[in-house]
Amino acid sequence: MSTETTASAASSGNAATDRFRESGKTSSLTVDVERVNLLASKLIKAANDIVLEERVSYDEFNALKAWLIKVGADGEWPLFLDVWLEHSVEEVATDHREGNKGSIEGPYYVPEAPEQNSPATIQMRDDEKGTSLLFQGQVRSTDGSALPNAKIELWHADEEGFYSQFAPNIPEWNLRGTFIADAEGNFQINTMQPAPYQIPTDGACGQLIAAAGWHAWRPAHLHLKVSAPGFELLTAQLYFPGDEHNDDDIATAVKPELLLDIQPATEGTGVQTTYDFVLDPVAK
Ligand code: MBD
Ligand code: FE
Repeated sequence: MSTETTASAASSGNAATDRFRESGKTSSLTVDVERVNLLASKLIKAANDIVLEERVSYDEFNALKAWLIKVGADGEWPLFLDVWLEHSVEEVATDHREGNKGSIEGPYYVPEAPEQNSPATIQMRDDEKGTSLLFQGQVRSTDGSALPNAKIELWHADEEGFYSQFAPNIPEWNLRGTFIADAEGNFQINTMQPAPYQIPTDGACGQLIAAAGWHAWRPAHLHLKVSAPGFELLTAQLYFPGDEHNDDDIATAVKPELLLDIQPATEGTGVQTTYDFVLDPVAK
């Protein structure tokens, strides 16, 4: 059986739901009663306004109820929220930054991927398909100084658009790694160019996309977390010029500053790209 025939929305959705539960993101959760009151009231009012303005019918109300139940059954709440809401949360969280633009984390990050010093090759299968990509650059502070031994976490889909740990039959840490830059903040990572990614079409999110006449595509992207002690963690995605979905990403997560400059490899086959990251110091 190929990966393609066994991957399903419910298995990747439930894996993403489990991952979120294990992430620690909810362990110290306390939202003030005033904020819950404000935000929940606004959300409920916005939904009621839509019903009244658009004269929503009982059939439409029941379709919504059935669909919301299916989102949970398919484990697709992380997917739904990361695709259609996280980009605004990311915008609010990072709008004070002077350094690098970031982007959403998405549902498929796994912490503590195997660590290697740069230069390094990410874990991949012996017969990993696709185009080799040499990804290199430097990590600096907003004041221009290099950040020695900065940490770069990289994860991305394979040539078929599948992520390890969220699709079946892929080695655990395939195309995932943690890389330590050199004393001048320089890094060199050998990986493969990822394919455009289609969010699962056979689950609740796919059902919504089909019912609304939308498309399910994200442009090809690299996911990154770049960090150094004393600096704000940068969560970002980088994109490939010419991808037809750079202008209509279903997750609204493309920014012009995040487009790579892809060149033919100067050694060996494939392509290479240089991208420098600029981190903001943590405010004192
Ligand atoms: C992805 O690979 C992704 O990056 C996002 C944001 C949503 C779904 C799948
Ligand atoms: Fe992704």
